[in-house]
Amino acid sequence: RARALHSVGLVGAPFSKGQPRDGVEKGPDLIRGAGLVEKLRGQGCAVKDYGNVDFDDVSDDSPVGKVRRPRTVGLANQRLADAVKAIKEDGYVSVMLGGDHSLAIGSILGHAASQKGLSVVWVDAHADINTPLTTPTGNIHGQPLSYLIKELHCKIPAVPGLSWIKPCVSADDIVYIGLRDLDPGEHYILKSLGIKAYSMTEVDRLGIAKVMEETCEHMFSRGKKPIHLSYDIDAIDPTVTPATGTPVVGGLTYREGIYITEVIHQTGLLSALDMVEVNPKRGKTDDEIKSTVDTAVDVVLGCFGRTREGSHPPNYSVPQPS
Ligand code: Z70
Ligand code: MN
Ligand code: MN
Ligand code: MN
Repeated sequence: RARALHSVGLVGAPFSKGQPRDGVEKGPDLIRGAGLVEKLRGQGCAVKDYGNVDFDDVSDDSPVGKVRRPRTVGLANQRLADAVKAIKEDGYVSVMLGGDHSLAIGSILGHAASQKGLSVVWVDAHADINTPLTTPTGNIHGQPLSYLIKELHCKIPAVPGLSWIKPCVSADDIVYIGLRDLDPGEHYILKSLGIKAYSMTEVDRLGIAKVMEETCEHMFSRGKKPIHLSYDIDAIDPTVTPATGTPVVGGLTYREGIYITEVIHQTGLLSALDMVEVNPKRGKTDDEIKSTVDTAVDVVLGCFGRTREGSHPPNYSVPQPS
């Protein structure tokens, strides 16, 4: 091929301290091991693998209020933000393989540092918008968006390790898809800020095609901004992707999950992707792990032009018998 269809800059973030369960740090190498880079190249992408981010442990990181490991998570996200910013400055679409969803802090900050403004599409069973004061668990993977939204900044107390975070997105620039497990504070925040959200109820009512049509309409209504797609594998139903920290019944089908990526690809605006919360230690069998990892790979491939109808090179011709 003369010219790559997409330039993908891959970065692994083997980090689990935004939540209590071991294993999610194995996500990046597992997803690579399932052939992600080769498959992306096979569909015409130029791929540069930036390797895994090195995360330092913070020795004394006691909880601050309810928030667990704020200094460790804060430092990890500073590192990740630098890595994603560098990938964007090199001209690639950034693909961050997690790791837990607290990593969206660094990924979105690094992405935002290279753009004038972003739209964020958050595909997840959870809203991940608890503040340090609404969180029922203290786990930062349930909080990343609260630190990033301008309209919530006045509700965020100073937490050691996290106070460097400057909010970079407006409530209007976010669309949720797949929600089905929200805490009361999160539900209140969504309603009071008027954040566009397609819970599984809306997916059932409208169908995924209409949900994606409206998602694009909402995003494009104030100009076409680069898209940050933050994809938590637990958005998809646990019958398909069981190897994740907090599976929730009643999720997206495989087909709905992939359809989202096809529409995002077609916008031509995808600028950064997170693929997070794949945790092999939460799979009960090798098949459960494989199904989860393979689905994560397919989500990424769908974002970069894989079509289920099939495809052929532009110069293809059917061989003639001689
Ligand atoms: C809960 C909390 C969450 C993912 C669980 C759960 C958040 N709302 N996010 N699993 N991926 O702890 O704040
Ligand atoms: Mn999440
Ligand atoms: Mn989730
Ligand atoms: Mn394309």
